[in-house]
Amino acid sequence: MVYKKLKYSLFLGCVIPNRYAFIEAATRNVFEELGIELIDMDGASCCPAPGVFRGFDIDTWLVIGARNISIAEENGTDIALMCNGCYGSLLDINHTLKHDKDKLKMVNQHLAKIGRKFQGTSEIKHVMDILYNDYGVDRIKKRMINPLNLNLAVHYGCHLLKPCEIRPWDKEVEDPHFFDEMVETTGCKSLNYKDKLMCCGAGGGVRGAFKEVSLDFTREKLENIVASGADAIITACPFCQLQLDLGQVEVNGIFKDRINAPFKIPVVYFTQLLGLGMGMTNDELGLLKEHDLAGVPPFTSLEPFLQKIAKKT
Ligand code: 9S8
Ligand code: 9S8
Ligand code: COM
Repeated sequence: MVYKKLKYSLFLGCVIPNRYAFIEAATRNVFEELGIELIDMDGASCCPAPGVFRGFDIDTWLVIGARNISIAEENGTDIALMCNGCYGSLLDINHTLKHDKDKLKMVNQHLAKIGRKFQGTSEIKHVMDILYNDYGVDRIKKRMINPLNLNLAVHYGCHLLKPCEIRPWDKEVEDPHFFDEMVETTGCKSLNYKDKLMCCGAGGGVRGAFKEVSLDFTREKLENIVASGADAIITACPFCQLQLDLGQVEVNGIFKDRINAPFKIPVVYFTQLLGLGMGMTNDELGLLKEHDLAGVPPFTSLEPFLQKIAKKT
């Protein structure tokens, strides 16, 4: 069978370049290994974040997002992105502007001032959608050469799933399987745990505005995950990654009297896991060992995870 060569413009967002550069490295290396081309989006800005900008001013949110989308339109490709929040914003903005003529007119009046135009020629895709649907989860399975055999807790994150009408897995929204299937291509088991679809606590501006409330969600989520016996948490969103990784350290501090024991469960982005299954090295996937740099991720040590995968290979 001859497959079409896949090519996308890669949208980075803010959290990955600032905090989790290894998510970009792992994704780029896995895509290259699979023969999927990623091109840069020169001049791209914040998406802007759905839980923050949309909450304050919808027109500003639409204009900034449309400017970003117009860069991919210029590249002549669809957009690939690695963050659920960026997915939430750009997917919704693209959909709105393709269906609401008044908003489209307003947006293009603003963009004209900087010589840009929203045309509606690009689609917005999470890398999960690209790997699952465009490349194909069965084809991914065939690329696996290093079975891992771990017990994993996937965290979908809210914006990956909802609103469901404009997402490719609409019928699965209350009981999704695609993320579980994706991690199971590596030979691992994706566990069921209590309130699996619950928010990590960070989104919707809650981490920024009410840190302790957001961490109380995280505490509950972590308790449910630990109870399931997972070896690691697998994410599809850098903001969830931040909340579940740095958030563990924070929960261990502010809720130390309410938790049984300090949390220390490794958090891994799903393309890092896929790369391991494909036989790529820890370095290629940004799976960093213990390091002495304060304030640099991973905040929760990956050591137990790295030891388990070392035993398997
Ligand atoms: S960009 Fe700025 S803040 Fe963020 S990472 Fe994702 S959501 Fe979009
Ligand atoms: S951060 Fe990412 S997607 Fe979200 S809103 Fe709820 S969960 Fe975590
Ligand atoms: C969550 C993004 S991934 S936001 O906080 O809802 O904007």
